[in-house]
Amino acid sequence: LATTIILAPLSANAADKTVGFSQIGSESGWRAAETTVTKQQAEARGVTLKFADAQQKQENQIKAIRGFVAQGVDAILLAPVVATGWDEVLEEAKEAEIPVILLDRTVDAEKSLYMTAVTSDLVHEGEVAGKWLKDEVAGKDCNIVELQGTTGSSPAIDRKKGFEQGIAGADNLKIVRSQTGDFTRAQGKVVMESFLKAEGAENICALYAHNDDMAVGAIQAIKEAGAKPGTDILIVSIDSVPDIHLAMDAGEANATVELTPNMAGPAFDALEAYWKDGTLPAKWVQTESKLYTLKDDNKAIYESKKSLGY
Ligand code: GYE
Repeated sequence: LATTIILAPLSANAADKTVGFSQIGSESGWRAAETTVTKQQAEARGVTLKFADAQQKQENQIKAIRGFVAQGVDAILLAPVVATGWDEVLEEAKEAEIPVILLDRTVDAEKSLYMTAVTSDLVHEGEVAGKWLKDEVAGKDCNIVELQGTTGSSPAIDRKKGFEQGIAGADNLKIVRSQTGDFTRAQGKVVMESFLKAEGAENICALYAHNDDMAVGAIQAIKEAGAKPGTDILIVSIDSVPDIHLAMDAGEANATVELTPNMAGPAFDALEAYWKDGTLPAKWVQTESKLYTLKDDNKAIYESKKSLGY
């Protein structure tokens, strides 16, 4: 009597899966949009999402990951606030055979400790910003102040590196002050106030901010110091959140480099392929970064972005 063994197919979709998401916090408009999009993507794929907001503290992210491991989730999404200090907890997830996918930032840990990373090319983003400023000032002497992202995070490290590559060879461009504003509007304003006090608005030609939220905070500080953002002090930043397009529409900012908030889509695609037949994903990188300037139709861009989860 022939017996037919019917192999239970690996569940081809994510409908019966639970995924833990350790999110940094909601320090910026971009981060809030990433969270919205991740919840939308989970919903659309029938994934049960367990969401943990770390208020930008690594120890809270580590606690959340341990909780997800204890609950036996099917996968973990991690947006790592800083690049170091993850080996031990990633080892624990690996021990439990729970795949981890990094979103929007990378870590220094062994590549074998996570399934893949879904990020943008952060160096390229900084380079696009630097090249724009170099072209914009066209040989004129220009003292630049820089608002860095969260200290020790991969975007702060890579966007700084990329910007310096972008302005390389232009002796007229000089970064005179550089300090972290922790990716937030509030800190961006406070640190810009200190730059203005130290340098004098008349000696600052441009601001490079690692994200739009710090730029929006800095715009407030520049106005309160009696200078005109966008004309007295050029402003270039990264993310392309709706509010930077409002600022550009008012002539108070000059350029932004776009970053998609949809990191979860490729992450869930990778997980579904893995759950289906064990396929391991390649690293996913957004390599193209669109530059918007105040010459674009920023009112229309603002409206269209508002529908994307911001
Ligand atoms: O640019 C910023 C957020 O990790 C690339 O984090 C991301 C950055 C993004 O705070 O708005």
